[in-house]
Amino acid sequence: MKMKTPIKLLSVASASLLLAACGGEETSDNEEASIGEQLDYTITGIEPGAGITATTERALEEYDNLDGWELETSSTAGMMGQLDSAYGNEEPIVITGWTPHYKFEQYDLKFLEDPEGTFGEPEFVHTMARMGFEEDMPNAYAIMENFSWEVDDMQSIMLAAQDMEFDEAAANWIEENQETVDSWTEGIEEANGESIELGSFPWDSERASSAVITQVLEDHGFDVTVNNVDPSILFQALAQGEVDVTVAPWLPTTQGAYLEEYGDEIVDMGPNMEGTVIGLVVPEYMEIDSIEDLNAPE
Ligand code: PBE
Repeated sequence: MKMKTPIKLLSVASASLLLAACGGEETSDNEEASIGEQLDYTITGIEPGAGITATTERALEEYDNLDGWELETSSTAGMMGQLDSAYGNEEPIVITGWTPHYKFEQYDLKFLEDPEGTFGEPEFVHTMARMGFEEDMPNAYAIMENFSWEVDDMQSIMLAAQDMEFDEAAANWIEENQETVDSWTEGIEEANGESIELGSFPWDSERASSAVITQVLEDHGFDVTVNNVDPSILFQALAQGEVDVTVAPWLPTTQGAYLEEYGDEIVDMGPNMEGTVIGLVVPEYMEIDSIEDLNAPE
């Protein structure tokens, strides 16, 4: 993992001080380091296995102006740490970002326009099952088929989970939305402790959705095990029948490559939520609006 050192940040700061001191007011604007230079032509990313990582790699190829830029992967927590320190110092930073995520509540951020459309339109989150799950467990399948909610629901759990466990946040949400939840299980016979392997991702959005559907299934008599794995592993596990069902994949863009690869070996049950977004994200105080404003090295 390549970490930005404080030394580097210092040197950017002192370089611009120096420029300001030597250049005077008329020329200092022209001589100010470009966004690319200030960022060392680096986008701050998350886990290597995330769909947004692959999509950003594609953007690096598709945008001519990103020729010479690099995506620095680490972890979501690492990215959040770098965002927090850049933001605190009002320094530039470009992250791989998505919503729903609480970073948009914590900081004033914006998605950069994506004229090439690499990051796609707002997406859907899909429910998917292994082949044979419907035949083996028709009642569980029926509940999964009914499961459908809104971005705001997911977001409220993600926010609440900043101060409590996801299980507790999900339980509170269920209590407040009992009618919606009842409509998912209405008329479906209770189970007798049959086990379900639920596949999920290690991101808060999926911790939220998986916590909700786990409690709903368990309240209905099922015994649920959550498998938190990388997208590539989840699709493989679904195709091999090691995981029964998931409510995690973002489509058509974020996990689209996996659906293409495994589409014939899994059952796509369609969207359970609409309106997620991925892209390159910067603080509002940065004076750029588009991915095309990220300049290539000269
Ligand atoms: N995410 C959250 C994931 C999917 C859900 C956008 C970080 C990704 O694969 O990129």
